[in-house]
Amino acid sequence: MKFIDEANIKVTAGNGGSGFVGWRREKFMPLGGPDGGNGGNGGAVIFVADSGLNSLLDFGANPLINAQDGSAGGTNQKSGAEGKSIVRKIPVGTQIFFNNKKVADLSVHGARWVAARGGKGGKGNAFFKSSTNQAPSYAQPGTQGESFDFHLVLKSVADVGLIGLPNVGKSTLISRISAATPQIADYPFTTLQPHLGVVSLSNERQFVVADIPGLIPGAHKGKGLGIKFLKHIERTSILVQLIDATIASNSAIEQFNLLEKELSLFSKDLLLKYRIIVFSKADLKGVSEVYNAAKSEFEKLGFTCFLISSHTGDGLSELKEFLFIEVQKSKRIKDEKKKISSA
Ligand SMILES: Nc1nc2c(ncn2[C@@H]2O[C@H](COP(=O)(O)OP(=O)(O)OP(=O)(O)O)[C@@H](O)[C@H]2O)c(=O)[nH]1
Ligand SMILES: [Mg+2]
Repeated sequence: MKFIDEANIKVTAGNGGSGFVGWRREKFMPLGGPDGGNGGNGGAVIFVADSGLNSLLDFGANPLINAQDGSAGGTNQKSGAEGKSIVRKIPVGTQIFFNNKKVADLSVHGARWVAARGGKGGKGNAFFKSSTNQAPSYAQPGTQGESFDFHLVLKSVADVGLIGLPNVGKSTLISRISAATPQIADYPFTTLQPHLGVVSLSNERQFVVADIPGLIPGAHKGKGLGIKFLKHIERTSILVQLIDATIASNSAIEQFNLLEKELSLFSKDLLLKYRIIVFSKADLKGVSEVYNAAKSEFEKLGFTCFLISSHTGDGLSELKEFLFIEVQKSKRIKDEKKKISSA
């Protein structure tokens, strides 16, 4: 399926139906009292975040979303029918912008947001009858439903982001530790779109990992697949920098520096994230030697290091346990911060 993470849409709620001007007709009473009913309310446009969706493709292809108008009132004080609301599923992680201002962030499965409210139905003339006005001959029109042009941006909601040069084994890793099935191949830019995978440990302990397309020097200038996919790791609490010691053209520290540079050119905030260094392909010749030599360098810089092989499975359970504990820690810190700011 094609992956789309931005879309422009127009949502329009239904107008309220107009109130009706009508008169009761009864035997022997040529002019009965007013009996015009009220118009029905217009339908609303409502979004519900759904973790089963992971692309805005549908919104890009069908950008106009209209709810139904309410019907006009009728005789005999009959109210018009309410317009049907439209309830649309939207991927978890979608942010909604109006005039460049963020107006909603649907980051939790099941979150509901009313994107446009329906117009109110107008009152019929029966409503206006009073002791001083027995025969009102007017009714209200319905009010207009709200209508907005929104810009949607999907930012995946994952706990851990995998980054690295092309071909270092990011997709192989996510496919080994979760049920995600990205394409894997021995050539650069195999991954063309982000993939999310849920990593399950024992006792239902889980976290979500995002695999994004590989980065190369100049990615911030649009080289390779560019850095546009970095927005999918903006919300993670941990970044795993995957380093492939078998890449001849870039040493481990060069790969690290290059990734740091591309991250910082996308957003300085990414450099404030907790990052760890993971050497991949431990089963290949010479990798563990390079790891042992480079480890202390990275540790001096304050980074925790791991050595793994997605092929043999070496180091994977230690890495998963470590990531789970760090994700929990950072969730606790976030919760504490929320409590403090709302106190
Ligand atoms: N020997 C060995 N090969 C591996 C290991 N992990 C990945 N590979 C191989 O490395 C190649 C690239 O793997 P991918 O997982 O597609 O790499 P990627 O980082 O996702 O690449 P892009 O999507 O292009 O950025 C494939 O041929 C994998 O089989 C490993 O642990 N050991
Ligand atoms: Mg890949």
